[in-house]
Amino acid sequence: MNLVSTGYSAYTSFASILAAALVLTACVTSEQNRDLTEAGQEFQDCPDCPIMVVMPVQTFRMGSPDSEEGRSKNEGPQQSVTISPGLSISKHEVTFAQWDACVADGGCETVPDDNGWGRGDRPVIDVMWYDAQAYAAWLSAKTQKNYRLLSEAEWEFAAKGGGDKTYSWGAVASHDHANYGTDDCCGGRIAGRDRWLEITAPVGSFPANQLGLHDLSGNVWEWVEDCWDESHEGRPADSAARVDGDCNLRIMKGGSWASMPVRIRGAFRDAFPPNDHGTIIGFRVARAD
Ligand SMILES: [Ca+2]
Ligand SMILES: [Ca+2]
Repeated sequence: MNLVSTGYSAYTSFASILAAALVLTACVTSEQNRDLTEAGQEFQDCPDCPIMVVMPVQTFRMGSPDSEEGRSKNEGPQQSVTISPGLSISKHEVTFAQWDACVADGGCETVPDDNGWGRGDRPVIDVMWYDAQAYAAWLSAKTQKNYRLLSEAEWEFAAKGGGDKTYSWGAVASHDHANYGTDDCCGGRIAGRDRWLEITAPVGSFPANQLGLHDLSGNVWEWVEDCWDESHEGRPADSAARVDGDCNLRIMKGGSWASMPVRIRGAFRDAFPPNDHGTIIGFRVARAD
């Protein structure tokens, strides 16, 4: 009787463990699915991988209105763009620690100089557009997920926090929200929460925007996928990268620690040859599903 009882009890234990394992598997699967569908959800595909934030499927106005202070003609005409489902964007600019993990793993060849500012959680600098591509390719191979650079549309959506203001936080540049430079020309500046003079800030030193993302405006310029074009004329309504322009130049967004306010606006556009690099240039990544 005892034996039977013990046997039964052992069986139940095994069954419970099996059931628990199945529930656990279901939970993990459901967690992964939620990562892909719930806006604002954060996840990380590996310990060295960037933290990613799931974006909402939402329509926004790309470019700037004629009335926006400091706007260039190439920021118009404004276009309605809808973000594709399944998009996640890295919470921060890619850091030196993340970059160095790619180098150590053989996925990235360039070992960028940190300009004496330190590595770790400072944004990687001195990387070419080609380097950024190599990093995304390494992440994709490592995680078996589709990592890539952001499109200009996705970047601008992220920088505006999904809204239609000049900066995610409002209409006026603020050193409480970004590491950038002086009002009229060149070089860095310290003011408010911005304690970094002519140097990058560790990523995430400023508050997250409405989408849970940090440092789109300022700190380092961010390479995006798109080729340069002179305006938003003819831009499709989806958020894919536009590569029908001049691909000898790739677009960079967001300005840097040295930029004047006009350049850290969400709509501001600049472009450089893809082999350009320097202390003001970094990037972040997207994951598409
Ligand atoms: Ca600063
Ligand atoms: Ca930035």
